[in-house]
Amino acid sequence: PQTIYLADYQVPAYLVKTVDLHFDLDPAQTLVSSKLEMMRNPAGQGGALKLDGEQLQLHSVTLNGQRLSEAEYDCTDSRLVIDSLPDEFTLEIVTEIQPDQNTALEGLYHSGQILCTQCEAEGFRRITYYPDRPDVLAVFTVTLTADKAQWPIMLSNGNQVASGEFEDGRHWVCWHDPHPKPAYLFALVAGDLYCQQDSFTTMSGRQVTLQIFVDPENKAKCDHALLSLKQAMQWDEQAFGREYDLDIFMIVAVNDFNMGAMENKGLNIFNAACVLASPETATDDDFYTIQSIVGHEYFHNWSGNRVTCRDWFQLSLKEGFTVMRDQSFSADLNSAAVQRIDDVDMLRRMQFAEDAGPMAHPVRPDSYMEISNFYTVTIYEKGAEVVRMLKTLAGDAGFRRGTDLYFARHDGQAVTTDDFVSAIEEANDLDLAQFQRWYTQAGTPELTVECNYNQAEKTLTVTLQQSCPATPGQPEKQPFLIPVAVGLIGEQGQSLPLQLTDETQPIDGDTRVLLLTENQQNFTFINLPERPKLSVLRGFSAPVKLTQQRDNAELAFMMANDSDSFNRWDAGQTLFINILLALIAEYQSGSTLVVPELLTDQLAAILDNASVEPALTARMLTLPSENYLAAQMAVADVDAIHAVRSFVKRSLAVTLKIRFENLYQQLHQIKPYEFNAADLAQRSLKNTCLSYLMTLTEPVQVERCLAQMAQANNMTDLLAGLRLIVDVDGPQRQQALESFYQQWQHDRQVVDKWLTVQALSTLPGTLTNIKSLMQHPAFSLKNPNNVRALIGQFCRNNPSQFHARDGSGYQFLAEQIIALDKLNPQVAARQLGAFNSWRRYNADRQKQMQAALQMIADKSDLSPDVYEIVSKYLA
Ligand code: BAL
Ligand code: ZN
Repeated sequence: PQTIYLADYQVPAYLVKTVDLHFDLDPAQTLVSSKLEMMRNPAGQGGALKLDGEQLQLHSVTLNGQRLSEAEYDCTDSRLVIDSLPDEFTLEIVTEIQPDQNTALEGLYHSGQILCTQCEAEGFRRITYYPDRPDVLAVFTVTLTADKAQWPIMLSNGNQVASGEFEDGRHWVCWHDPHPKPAYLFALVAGDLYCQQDSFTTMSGRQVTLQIFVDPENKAKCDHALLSLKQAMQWDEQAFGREYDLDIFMIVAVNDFNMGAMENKGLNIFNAACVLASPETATDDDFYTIQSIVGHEYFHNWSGNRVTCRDWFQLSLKEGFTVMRDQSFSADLNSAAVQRIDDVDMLRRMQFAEDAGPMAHPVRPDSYMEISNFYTVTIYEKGAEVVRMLKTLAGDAGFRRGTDLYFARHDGQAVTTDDFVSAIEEANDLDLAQFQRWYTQAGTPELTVECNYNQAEKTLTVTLQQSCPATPGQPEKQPFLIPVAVGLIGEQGQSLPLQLTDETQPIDGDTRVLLLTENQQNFTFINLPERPKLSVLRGFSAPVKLTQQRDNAELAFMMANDSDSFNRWDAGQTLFINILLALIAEYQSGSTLVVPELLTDQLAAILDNASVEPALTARMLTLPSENYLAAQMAVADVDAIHAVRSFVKRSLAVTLKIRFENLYQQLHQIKPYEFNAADLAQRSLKNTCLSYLMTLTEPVQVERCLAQMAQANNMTDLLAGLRLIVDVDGPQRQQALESFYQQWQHDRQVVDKWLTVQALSTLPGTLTNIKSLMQHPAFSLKNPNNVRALIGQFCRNNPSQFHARDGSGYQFLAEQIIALDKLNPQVAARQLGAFNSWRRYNADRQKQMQAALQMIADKSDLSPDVYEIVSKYLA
């Protein structure tokens, strides 16, 4: 496969004014007729017309009404090239495609009883020959024809403008989208679908029809998504002044989908798992995720659709910004503190690992082989952090001025991340030239903090230092502009004034942002009669790794006293990490392990105050994951991490058993399920207590867990119990799994949870069980959700089993990737991520992982998706 470079970007040679598409739908053989009104781009550099196309059977090409002979065009595996064209012309192309054969799930495909599309990034070229690039925007009119009995519902973008029936039982529907759009936002759906309808009145008083289409068996699972959609529409009006722009907004749920969802104009298509929910079948986390993804896709209507990307190197223009928008939406609707903790936790676990590995790339990459491989946590989550920093630099009102300018200036255009930054810059009279390095330099910057207190002068000098490790292709890094939010805390836990040298008075408030622009800078705070403690990087004001020398006593103090809730949690996590790493070293040297009293005391205090902020308490009680601990070690010792983490959790449970039991009893109330912040927090904390108690392996705790499962009227409590039971060897384990399956075998979303629970079991024999589950009727390698639920979860989130000493986990994953690559390259490539950190393990495991990667690389007919990642991993 070829590498594509940002530096090679050229404006399109031809533009498309209108597209008229006709589909004669049939899963076995669909005929696509496309009529393009085209013109030479006055800004282009001339040359032939090159249309993209893959896996298409070309029937005919007609230019200005004249059918062309094969000699008049050049048609290859990936292109249709036509020379010597007039400045304006009409091009008609007829192609044939086979949705039934499409297991890659790009272009038009058949999922269950539904025909649907996925065109981002480059799926449209599997439908017809077209300039399949985001900077070619056209007005689409789409006519769908199919057998009415089998395909009574036929949808596309925009508004339905006409429909009719034929005498042979077929019918047709015509859709027109007035907003010019790139081909990646095209969608069609056909099927026998149930529709739940609602409406929303926009801020200017327009009535918008809202519809969710699902398989009839899922009709009871639409309410939450519909409510989330209305919340999102209202929030975007208030927070960003963005109003919806069509008369109808549709969402469709499909079972086979590579991504979570897709923001096609007016017709969002969702992975069923990211949109369908009922209390009995979906957990609190599912409800939360659905709200956020429905918001995310809706927000793309402006950040992505009205203003789109010039080229795919700019992907974070829409994704980073839209993630930042969906995170703000969730924070406003739920708990802002918990949202921030969860977002940062995810960023550190996933994105920091990516940034430290062989696929590290900037938020705006310079090159790629396969763009599907760049829908990454760097583009999405780090991109969101970058936009968040822009907001910190511009302030709330300034950021809004900037985004208003961006939307007004670029509406209807395909633009770059530079254009986004320029709008924020110009609306606020800022100089963001140095800030742009966040878009161009990969790697996680490292921030070191030192404090020197001068008793005589009553000053505190804070020294901030930054560096950034080398990443592939970028050996040297220039300093970033890093906003560092800080506060000062006195001995009684009170906030101290924040006054820098040369300032006449302290600033208002307990937090201020220091701007680090050099490799090293000093900031001196004055008028400090007592020695303060520095609370640094409050709210995680920049996506950096922080080094700050703090002993356990200081961390415990900050855990109890920092007025910044994120930093309270973070101090607790650092304390956990310090203690766990110290115990891991002792475990490695064969010493007896003892959990420091200080940790037990801290957790006892947290449990005693649990009622103040129960959701935060649940987070404070959660130990860092095994993978995250592995990332903190020079050589990740899987076995020691697993043993020590389990030991610490169990020791805490032993010492604090009464507190965990009392709190559990207090929180365990049977009442009707509601998705609201208070109930979510209560269930989360209760199930955290149960997870500690279950480490005791006492019959009474197992009884408690089984009783919770038996009484549960919601999936959150039922699944929390099942997850814990499957890690306890005994007859109740199998019984619980069997009865769960019997109860829920009809429900695909729940069956995927059943697969995941087994994939995550830390009992021996998990891999054998996974292999047998792959033969179960509930599993298909063709279904991405099944693959992610079973194979993906095992390989990414069950380190003690995946990294088994005999290398069986690695061998298994390599075999699955090879098999998957034949069916669905995107999903296959995604699974490679489990090998991302392979060089961080001991020599034996490295050798085994390298052999597994080599086994994949040795296959001659790899997809570009898998080839790109495997070759970068092995480089
Ligand atoms: N654009 C792909 C799916 C999403 O990020 O919304
Ligand atoms: Zn998105």
